[in-house]
Order: sequence, then structure tokens, then C-alpha cells
Amino acid sequence: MDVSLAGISSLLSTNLNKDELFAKARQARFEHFGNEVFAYGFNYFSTYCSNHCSFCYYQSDNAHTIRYRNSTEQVVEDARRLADSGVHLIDLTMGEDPYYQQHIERLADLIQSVKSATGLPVMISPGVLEAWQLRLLKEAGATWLALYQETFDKAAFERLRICQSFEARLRVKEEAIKAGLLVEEGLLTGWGDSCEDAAASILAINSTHPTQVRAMSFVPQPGTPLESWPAADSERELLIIALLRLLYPHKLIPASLDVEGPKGLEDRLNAGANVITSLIPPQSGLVGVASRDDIKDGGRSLPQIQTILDNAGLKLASSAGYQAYIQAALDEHVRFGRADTETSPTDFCAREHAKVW
Ligand code: SAM
Ligand code: MD0
Ligand code: SF4
Repeated sequence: MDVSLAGISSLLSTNLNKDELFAKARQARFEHFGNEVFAYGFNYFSTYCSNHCSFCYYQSDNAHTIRYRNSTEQVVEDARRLADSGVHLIDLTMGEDPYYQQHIERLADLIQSVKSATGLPVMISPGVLEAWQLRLLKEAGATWLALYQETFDKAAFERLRICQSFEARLRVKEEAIKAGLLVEEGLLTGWGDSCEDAAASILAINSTHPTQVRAMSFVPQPGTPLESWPAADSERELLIIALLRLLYPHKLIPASLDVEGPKGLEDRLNAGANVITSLIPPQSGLVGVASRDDIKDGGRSLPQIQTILDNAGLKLASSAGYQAYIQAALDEHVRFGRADTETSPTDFCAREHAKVW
């Protein structure tokens, strides 16, 4: 495969022999993971956000948005339901909600409560945080930070993530790894990005040392500047998933239920994805990020998607298998000197003080 910018860009633009590309991606997944996949429970526990991302339903200017902030009891109850359904991880996602961002101990308490109630690894998607906050959340029990750059083109980033810093968002991921967290990196596609834009981001995505990499197709949202934009053709997302698999065969790559729901799952698995994400407990009142469909009726629950896994010849990995994978990834960060060992938040802050006083 020609992995130059031109080569990847032309693969995306012509999608020639896409079935052959998908078959190669499935083979690469099999060589690293056999026929096993992982499943992530999703808990969007606060839809308050102070940001203005042009693509996002939860941006602070959107008067249409259903705003809620679930109680700790509710979050723990939903996490328990997800854990009982057999997921490998709980993903706690929020808008950049000042209630949590300005009182980070509240998020730390929430992580601790979910961790002790489920015993599962916890991914947090809190937006941009300071290094000391990341260390506090790691100490509270978080394993992952999910923070998607969307695009590695700075000018495009600034059109998508209005008034946000491209560099700051990159830096947070570096600090997260230093703090001992794993990172999930992500691309948004179908917002007007060219094949060359997408190819450049596919090649740049590994620069933040992510252990998990994703692509999501843009879904226009009511009440946002891009509401009248055409919905992305998910074909591009499938090609990106396959290319990510071939370029980074040992990484975790999501098939998100949050773009097309269960009906889009088989295609994403057949493109080489190995993590089903955005599983949401039915009747929980929880929402997705891009799609709010298929939730109430339980369409985004593990029992509902079991047939799709069977058809794809795939099965859920064991919890121990998932734990072993993430531990190996954490060990790799230490081995390559990316993660500080044994630095507590207070030691870290003392060290930062010493630098400036
Ligand atoms: N507030 C946190 C943040 O921005 O990182 C977490 C919220 S959510 C997980 C954020 C991600 O969802 C975005 O980075 C984007 O990749 C994805 N997303 C948001 N709106 C979307 C949309 N309309 N279509 C597709 N993906 C979307
Ligand atoms: C998903 N809806 O996995 C979720 C969300 C955030 N860490 C994840 C984008 O697709
Ligand atoms: Fe807020 Fe995140 Fe949505 Fe941006 S993507 S508006 S930061 S919830």
C-alpha cells in the first residue's frame, strides 16, 4: 500500500478496490486480535458545555439542546447497567461543563464511584484540562483520556473548534500520557474536508501516541451553524477505519454506534474496527453525541447487537483480555519514558512550583 500522502489521498478519492482494502484490514485485525472485539459503555452524564464547536449539538449557543447533568447516583446506576450487560469499559463523557471543570474534585469523585461500583476501566471525555487535573483524575481511577483533534490542519481546526487552541488540545494529550493515562485520538470527517485533508490527518494521528484511534462521520445537528450541511457519506469513514487498521494494526479502532446506530455497525466491523462504542442503556434518558436514535428502545445495547457480531464472525473478548491489552499499553508508555512514574498530583505541583519560584 502506498502510504504517502498522495497514495492515501488517492485511495480515499477513488475508493478503488475498496473491498480488497477492507479484506486486508480484517486480516490485519485478525493477526493482532483474532476474532475478538471490545465493547464500551457510554455515559454522556452532562450536556452542559461552555464551548462553541460548530459541528456539535451541545455547543453552548444551541437553544434546542436538552441540557441535563445527572446525579452521581444516576451515573453509577447507569454504569452498573452497562457493566451488567458485559461491556469492557465505562466512558464518562461531558461537555466542557464548568460545574466539573472548575471543581475537578467532583469529576474525581464520580470516577471513583463508578470504578468502585463496576470494577471496570474508566475512560473520561472531559474536554481540555490542566496537567494537575489530569493527574488528579488518574489518581481517582481513570485509565483513558479521549480528546479528539478532529483534524490535524490548524486552520480547519479553528473553523471547527471555534475559539479553542489547536496547540493546547494537543498538549493535553501529552500531559495525559505523562500522568499515566492512555489516550484516544479521533478525526471528524465529512464536514468539508478534502481527501488530502483526511489523508494528512490519518498520517498525523499517531503523533499524540494514542492507543485508540477513531474516525466519525459528521452528522449535521439542529441549532448549529452547520445544521444545513449535508450529512457525511459514511463511505469515507469506512475507508479511514480500514487505513487506520493497516497503518496501526495493533491499535484499538472504534466502530461507533453514534453515527448510524446498529445499522452501521457491520460495515464498520468489516472495515477493520475492533471496539464497539457508544453502547447506551435503554430508558436511561442518556443521549449520544451525534445521534440520539436507537437509544430508548435499547437498540444500542449489547444483546441487540449480538447477531451483528455473529454475522461478522466476531465475539466479545474477555475482561481479562482487555485488561491485559491496556496494561501492556500503559507499560509501553513507561518503557519509552513518555509516562512519569510515581508522580502524585501533589508531587507534580510541588515540582511545577519549584520551576517557577
Ligand atoms: N466535550 C468533550 C470534547 O469535546 O472532547 C467530549 C464530547 S464528544 C465525545 C466530542 C466528540 O464527539 C467531538 O470531538 C467529535 O469528534 C464528536 N462529535 C461531536 N459532534 C459530532 C457530530 N455532529 N457528528 C459527528 N461527530 C461529532
Ligand atoms: C462514541 N458517542 O464512542 C461516543 C463518544 C467519547 N469518548 C465517545 C463520541 O462514539
Ligand atoms: Fe462542547 Fe465537546 Fe461539543 Fe465542543 S464537542 S461543543 S467541547 S461538548
